[in-house]
Amino acid sequence: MDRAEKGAFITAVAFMGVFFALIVYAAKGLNIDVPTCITDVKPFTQGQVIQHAPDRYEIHYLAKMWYFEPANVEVPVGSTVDIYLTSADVIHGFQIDGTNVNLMAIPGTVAYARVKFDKPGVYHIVCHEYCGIGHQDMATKIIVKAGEQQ
Ligand SMILES: [Cu+2]
Repeated sequence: MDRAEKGAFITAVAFMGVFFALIVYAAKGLNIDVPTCITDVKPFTQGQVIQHAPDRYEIHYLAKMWYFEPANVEVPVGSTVDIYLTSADVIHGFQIDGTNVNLMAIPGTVAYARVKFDKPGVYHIVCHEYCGIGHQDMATKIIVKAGEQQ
């Protein structure tokens, strides 16, 4: 290996090492989890919003051709929301704009993510996995309302 080649090789390996270390740090140190297998929640056939406390919510999202259930959920600012997602038919996507939540709705499985809404506003949710002729209209939103923090 000539010197320039060796230099490029070492630089590339160093970059990859830094990227990998930062990803591990984000996942383990900052708890920005990627979706893992959820075994304690059975697939459900109905969407619902469950409120555990003034700022604690659990939303069960059912993705269906071509809408999400429940639609247009409202929560107060500062809320922590546990999101469970499944599909009633085909594979759908689920991404909440302005957050790190980016899940797949796979029939027979439940995907999970936790999100804290620190800023009020309208958070659009889109299906980003092709799911048929109505795919482009498949969206809903979470409305985070200001001034109701408990
Ligand atoms: Cu879809």
